[in-house]
Amino acid sequence: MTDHNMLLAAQPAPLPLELERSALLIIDMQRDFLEPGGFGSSLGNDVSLLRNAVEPCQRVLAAARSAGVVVIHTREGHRADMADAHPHKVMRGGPATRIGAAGPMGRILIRGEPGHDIIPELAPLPGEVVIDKPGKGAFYQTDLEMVLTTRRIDTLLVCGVTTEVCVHTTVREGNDRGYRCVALADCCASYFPEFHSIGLQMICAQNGIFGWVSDADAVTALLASR
Ligand code: C5J
Repeated sequence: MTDHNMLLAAQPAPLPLELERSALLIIDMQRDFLEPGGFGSSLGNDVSLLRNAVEPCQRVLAAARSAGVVVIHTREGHRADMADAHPHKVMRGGPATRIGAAGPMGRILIRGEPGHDIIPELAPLPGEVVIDKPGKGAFYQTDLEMVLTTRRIDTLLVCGVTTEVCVHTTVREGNDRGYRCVALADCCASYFPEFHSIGLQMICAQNGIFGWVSDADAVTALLASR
């Protein structure tokens, strides 16, 4: 089977995939969002709800690595001096829970702090691209578009957290830039299960207004058939 004939099961319709032009984009699977004591829990969320996405992400990551698919990780966070943090992003909630405040995993959402790290289960390998982003979208104020252009990538298989925030923003940004974005449903998660579900529906409704929705089984089966 040539890559041109590979068809990914997806909503609203199956999607032909060229693996050489596809990248796995894993959004913000950081301790700050998935572990107690980070940004997510400082906002009052039950971070255990995000754990559902870890095992499906691990399977897709392993399959992508075996198939030689480009893997890109992102991390949301700010410079230690917070010169890249809009005051209106920072000044929300009480002082103890704000971006930059000291927490059990270091300063919240600050680069270089333990909470900013990607969880060990999904740690990047040497050679995989890691994009540090100051916003919710992975294209905003980053070199992601240049990384994709130099690799001739036109399709993004998108995993990560949270579905309706950074995954959704990135899918919307990618769609507007001409990328075919496929959210992998079980590889994404939210603190709000209803937002997860509706967020995925919003992506593939209206003939795929923002993109496609598939899942870990469909991607791993396709990659194994290569
Ligand atoms: C949030 C993210 N939820 N990675 N960030 O603030 O979705």
